[in-house]
Amino acid sequence: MKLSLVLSTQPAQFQAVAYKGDLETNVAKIAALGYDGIELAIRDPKLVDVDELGRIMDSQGVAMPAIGTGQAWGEEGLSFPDPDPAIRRAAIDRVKSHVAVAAKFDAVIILGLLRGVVKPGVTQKQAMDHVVRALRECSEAARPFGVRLALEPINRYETTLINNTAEGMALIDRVGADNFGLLLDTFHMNIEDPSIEESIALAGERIFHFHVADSNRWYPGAGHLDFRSILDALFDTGYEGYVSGEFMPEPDADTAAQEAIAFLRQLEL
Ligand code: LER
Ligand code: MN
Repeated sequence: MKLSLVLSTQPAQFQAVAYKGDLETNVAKIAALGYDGIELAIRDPKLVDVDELGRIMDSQGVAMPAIGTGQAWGEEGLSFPDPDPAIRRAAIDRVKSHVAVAAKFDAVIILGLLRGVVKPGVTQKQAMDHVVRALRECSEAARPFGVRLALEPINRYETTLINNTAEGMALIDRVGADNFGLLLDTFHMNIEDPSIEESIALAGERIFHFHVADSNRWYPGAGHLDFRSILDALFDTGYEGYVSGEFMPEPDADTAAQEAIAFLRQLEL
């Protein structure tokens, strides 16, 4: 099993990331713990020195399987279904600006909170139409570079659009792009999906990336999810990607990262 951990490159409001802050130190720390990859949350690729990033990752021998984009929503308010067309356009252009970085690292572009919420003045149907149009445009822009996009079903307390795997699969049908799939996150699935294992089987080869946190959003092993059964279901689909830890830095970031890898590695025995 290839394991990665979510790391933020810029200040983030989003709490469920184990490490924030100085990039080089944190990449070295995560690599030393035995992780194979580091998933970066990048608000704006313009603010990141991509060559330097490549040097840091290479020097530590870690891959970058996925790029998180949610900070563009959290800190700038960009989203696909915003009532303001200029904000919708900026959200699409921002995702497209991730394509070159994603291609360089062979990373999946994650569409989490950037897909937005239904705001006043927009109906649910209009919002979904905006989301579908945006996803088509972004998938088309990414395809020539061999880049894939993964939308993450997110629980109802964080968004009003696409909360569970079944809704994610219906969206995939509507968008109709082969490089558009899902990021499944055990924390969100535990809240929204009738069965985590059945959702994984339903999504099958459209699972482009996978987040793990336990039921309480602490590191796997700290709550009541059955990760042996969940990961068996995941690998039964033929999944070859990374299992990426995205959990609260509790009781502190170092302990959480250590406990997660110790727990997940012993499941392989
Ligand atoms: C991001 O991957 C995620 O899981 C969301 O809950 C962000 O708030
Ligand atoms: Mn997630």
